[in-house]
Amino acid sequence: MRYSQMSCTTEFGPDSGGRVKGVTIVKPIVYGNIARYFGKKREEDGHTHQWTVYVKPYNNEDMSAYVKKIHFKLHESYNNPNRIVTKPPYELTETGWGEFEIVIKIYFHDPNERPITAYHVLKLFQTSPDGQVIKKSLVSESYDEIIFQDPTALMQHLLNSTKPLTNGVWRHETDFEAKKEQALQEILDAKTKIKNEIVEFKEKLTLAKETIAKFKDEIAKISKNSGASTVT
Ligand code: SLL
Repeated sequence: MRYSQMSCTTEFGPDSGGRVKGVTIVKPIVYGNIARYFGKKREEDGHTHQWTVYVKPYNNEDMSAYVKKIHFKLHESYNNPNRIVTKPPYELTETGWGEFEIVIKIYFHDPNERPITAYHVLKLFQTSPDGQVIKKSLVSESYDEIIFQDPTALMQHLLNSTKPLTNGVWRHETDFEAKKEQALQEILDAKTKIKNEIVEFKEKLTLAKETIAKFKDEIAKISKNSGASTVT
C-alpha cells in the first residue's frame, strides 16, 4: 500500500520524477560471448568449453557512472544461475557443454530509470559453411543502443559524467564500422533492385493496358459488323 502510494507520487506527481523533457541520450553498447573449446570433453563433468558473457560500452567509457549492476541469468543447470556484476568489466566466465539463452538485465543508479533487458544466445559451437564443427575460439556479439528519453536530472548528469575506461585504444572483437558499411551497401543494393523491379512492372502494366485496349477495340469492331448477335 505504501509502495503504490509512493510510486504514484513519483510517476504522476507534479514533476514526474524531475524528468528533463526533450532530452535524448544514446549509449551504444556491445554484448555477447567469447568461447574456447577445451579440445576434448572434460572427464569429470563433461564440460567442453570455457566461455565469457559480457556487456561493454561501444565507446571507451566507464559505464559504472550510470550503471548500478548487471544481472546475468544463466540456464537452470548452473549453480546459482542468477549472477550479479556490480562493476566493470561487466562479464562472467563459466565452463559448460551446452548453448542456451542468457538474460541480461541492466540496472541504473537512478531507480526512476527502468532496468533494460537484453537476450543473448550463448554460442559455443561454430560450423563452417560445409557443416563441420570448427574447434577454435569464437566470438558472438551484438551492437545495440540504450536510449534514455526524457531522463531524470540525476540520470542526465550521470550519463554525461562518464570517464574513459582505459588509457589505451578501445577496440572490439568485431569490426562494427565495416559491418555498418556492409549493411548500408546491402540496403542501397536492395533499393536499386526494387526500383528496377518497379520500372519493369510498370512497363508490363502499360503493355497489358495496351493489349486490353486493343482487344476492346476488336470486340467493338466485331459487334458493330455482326449487329446485335453474339459472337460464337
Ligand atoms: C542444451 N538446451 O540442451 C540446452 C541446455 C545447458 C548447458 C544447455 C551446465 C554446466 C554445468 C551447462 O553447460 N548447461 O554442469 O554446470 O543444449
